[in-house]
Amino acid sequence: MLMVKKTVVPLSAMFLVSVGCAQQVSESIGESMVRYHASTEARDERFPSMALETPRASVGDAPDDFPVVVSFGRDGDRWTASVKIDEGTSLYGTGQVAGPLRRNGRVVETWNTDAYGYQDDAASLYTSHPWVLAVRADGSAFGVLADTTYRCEVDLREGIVFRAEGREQPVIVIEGESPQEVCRKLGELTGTITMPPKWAIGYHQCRYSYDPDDRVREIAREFRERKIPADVIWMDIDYMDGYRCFTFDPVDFPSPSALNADLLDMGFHNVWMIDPGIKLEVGYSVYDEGTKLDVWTKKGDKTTTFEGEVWPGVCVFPDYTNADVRTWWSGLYEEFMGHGISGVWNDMNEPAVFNTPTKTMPESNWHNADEALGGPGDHARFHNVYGMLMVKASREGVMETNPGKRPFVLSRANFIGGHRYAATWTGDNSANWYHVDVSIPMTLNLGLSGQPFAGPDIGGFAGNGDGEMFARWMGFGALMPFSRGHTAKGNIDKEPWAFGAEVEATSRRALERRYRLIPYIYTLFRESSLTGMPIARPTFFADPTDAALRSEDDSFLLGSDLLVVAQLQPARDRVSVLPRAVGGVAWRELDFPSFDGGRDSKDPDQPRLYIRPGSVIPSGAVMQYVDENPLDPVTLIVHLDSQGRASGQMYEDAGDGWGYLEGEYLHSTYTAAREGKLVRVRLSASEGDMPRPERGVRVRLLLPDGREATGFGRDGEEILIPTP
Ligand code: NBV
Repeated sequence: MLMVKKTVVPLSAMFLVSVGCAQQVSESIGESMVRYHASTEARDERFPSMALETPRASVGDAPDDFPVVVSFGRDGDRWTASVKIDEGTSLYGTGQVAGPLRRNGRVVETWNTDAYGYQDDAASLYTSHPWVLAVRADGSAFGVLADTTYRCEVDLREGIVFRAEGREQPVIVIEGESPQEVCRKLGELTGTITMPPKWAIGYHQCRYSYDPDDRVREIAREFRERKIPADVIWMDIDYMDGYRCFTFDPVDFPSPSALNADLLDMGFHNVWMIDPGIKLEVGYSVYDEGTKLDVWTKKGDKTTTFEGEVWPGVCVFPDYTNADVRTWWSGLYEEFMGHGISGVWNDMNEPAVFNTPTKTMPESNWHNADEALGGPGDHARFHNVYGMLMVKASREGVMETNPGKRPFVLSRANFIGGHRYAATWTGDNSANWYHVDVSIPMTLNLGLSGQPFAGPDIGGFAGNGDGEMFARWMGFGALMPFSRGHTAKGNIDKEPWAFGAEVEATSRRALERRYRLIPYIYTLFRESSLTGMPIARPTFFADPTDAALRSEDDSFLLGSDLLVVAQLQPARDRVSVLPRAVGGVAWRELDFPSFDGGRDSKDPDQPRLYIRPGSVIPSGAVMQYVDENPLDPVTLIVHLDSQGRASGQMYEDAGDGWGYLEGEYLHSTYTAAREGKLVRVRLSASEGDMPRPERGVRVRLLLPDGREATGFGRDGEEILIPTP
């Protein structure tokens, strides 16, 4: 039994007219988390949440002084939920949305859509996150989740208004002292990512499509010969035999195992695409088996299989809302993964269908959904979670085949909470400056909506662009959580060397930065997996009380200590606002040696980097792929605060496998403190059972006068650095 307090809240006129005197219900579901229901009936008849990791029972009455009130109402056929905001409140989140970081004044609609070449006015993209993060003028924050899978308009023109189809579902509000706290609480509710295999945080090279297999080998060799760091090469749909999923073209990809083995020899992992559309063809084993087991999504009559056209021609679509279907789908990965496949890419899973007016399934299609998902229902209810349920099943299949390895799955469509199953990217962007510009805010808003493992197609998917644009894109794209170059069929080549020597040099510098920073970035993935904190964070996280940072679209924080400031206009004429000095100490510009003997900051296509006062950033030498060599020495970059102190963390583990869950990791806290003319750097805390490697530590101490002092020592021992 839920323990529920009935609370009468001010009802809008609209609510009174259409719902009469139904009483809203508000219940506490955790510390500073309240769930609102339009009425007791709405509460009792709600569908199970697809967003939450585990169902949340009421833990008592909502506190009387809870600061955020939700008002339910109606607008025609849709139910509405509104929250008023105070002046000075900035709105973020709403998932994968084109346009600026700050969402005030914007309207979007959750409806997973194949949005090739989308523009600023796109109402719906590939993933759905009916979630808004609100940051008040004083830096405190709250988040609002409309816990519905149905099509839902998120209108931020006047306060926060959700207008959703289907019957009334709960609205959950999280209150927090800061936006960071709200992100962590969202992580508590919707779950967090698991640690990806370390190779997945290296650079990925993709194209639609590298074909045949020797072209894939050639790309891998080029990376190594040119000394451009990279970890993964991707196989897009043309590797398949006539676009039949789980098959390989016998001529162009006769031996995927041999290809994957050759890639591995060169230090590359691989990712292969699987779509949901299964070719309707008697004799094709996946179709035959699926038909025998009756796994396909049905039309509105609940019995006839729905057919729609995608790449292979007429296709049928697994009904992932059903546990037996998901089990069957998972099972298909066993043989597939057996070819030495490292990771899986699920595309077109909105699902995209070519020959329907809506470019997806009709909303009247029928899903034989599990009782745990609320039982059977129409596509209108399950559309936004179709992709999420697909990747849930894909991920399980990958894990069943390789139980000792961490899965990597990328999904185009998803729903809030779906970060538990797959990473994502910003879909089919275009090679133009608008898309250069929105890559950062889109990735940030995904992170603020619970999906930290995201990034754009570097270089642009649709169209060619040019070297100037590519260089700029690579400069900051190399520092996004998911860093992948990709482009469409028919376009010019877009590998880092495709635009000539200068752009190649810029790309190498950018990727060398990423690889030097892998110890830091990997630590951020660990933090995110534990807490739900985004990896790339908006600049205002440095100081949520600073109104000047609220609309910073051209910069982002990697973690809390490193600010990345990009130039996203050809003319490089936009000025970014930096966080204020802390206690008189400014964020300090940081760069690295360039492969050609200079400093990488001399390259105008690299974003500027700034380090937070009081931080220690762990870094390492350039590697051609993660873990090419042991991390030795660790380089600690130290920027003291006004008290002459700094600290930072470094997380390490085996890079794959699950040992870290049993304590096989090393989490080191390094601190630095000024003592007169000396700065003492030491390991101040160490967690985990992994033995500390015998290795050197090099300290780059950033001095107030702009110079650097260097110290050397052994890891675990104190290092004393004299300063002028
Ligand atoms: O599989 C081909 C492409 C893929 O490269 C892209 O990343 C996806 O977003 N896919 C869409 C289908 C064709 C798009 C024109």
